[in-house]
Amino acid sequence: MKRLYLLLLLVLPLSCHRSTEKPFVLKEVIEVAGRQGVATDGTYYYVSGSTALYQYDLSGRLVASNEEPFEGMNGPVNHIGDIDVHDGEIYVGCEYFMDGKGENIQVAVYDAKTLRYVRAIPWEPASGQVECCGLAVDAARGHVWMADWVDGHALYCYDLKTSAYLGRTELTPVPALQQGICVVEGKMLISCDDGDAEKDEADRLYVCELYDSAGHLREKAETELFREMTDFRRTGEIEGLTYDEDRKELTVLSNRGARIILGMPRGFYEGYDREIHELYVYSK
Ligand SMILES: [Ca+2]
Ligand SMILES: [Ca+2]
Repeated sequence: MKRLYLLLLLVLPLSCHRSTEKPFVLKEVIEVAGRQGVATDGTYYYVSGSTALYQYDLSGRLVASNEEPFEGMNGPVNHIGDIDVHDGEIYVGCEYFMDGKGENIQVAVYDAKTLRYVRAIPWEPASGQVECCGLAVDAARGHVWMADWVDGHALYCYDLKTSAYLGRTELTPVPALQQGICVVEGKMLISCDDGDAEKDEADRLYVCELYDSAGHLREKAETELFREMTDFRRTGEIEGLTYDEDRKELTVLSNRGARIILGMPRGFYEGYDREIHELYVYSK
């Protein structure tokens, strides 16, 4: 009896520790057409490809698509990253990506019903941001944040109403190869393609607090590991993510099957003849 008690004492703290290590439990996986980003308004998923927008119902049925999303936009644009949705509009991180950096970076805003371009929040080049891999709307604070894949040392904040550039928050340590950001219960989650699929390493999510207790933007925010994505079907390329506050569901887009070395496609892994894009839906 004493031995059993001792054994329980040893095992219980370990199992508790394990459950706190993996916030969110995988609920379902939905294949989609886009390889970049995801957002949800609780009724639909909006998915971005590098040059397309898609709308799916929550069961994964394609409802609408826009494969000419740059129509009517100011200046040249050739790349879409991670996206968000707020108040009937899709917020899309766009840029003209060439020679390892972004130009004409902007938050392009689309009508969530028609997937048509409406307006844009232009980037402030003096901010130091050189690429836009994704963005997140913080509806509670009236802000939209942009992230940078090339130089991820800061996140960049804009006012949702006035489009004014409000400032940036430095990240320490700097999460490498950022792909998407989203607000989860007031904190910012950052998805990073920092696991090498060649070595079967899982990609990761990090978390940070961008505001101080008075609600002001922090100059510096500490980043912490939030989750290792060891439950993806194969290691690959993590992309954007989104959080549904009502359903307490976190959804992460990931690509698998294609061999991508230093950003360049190099064929496929064994058993694959195409790249598969999937939404991993996690509940709390
Ligand atoms: Ca991306
Ligand atoms: Ca990876």
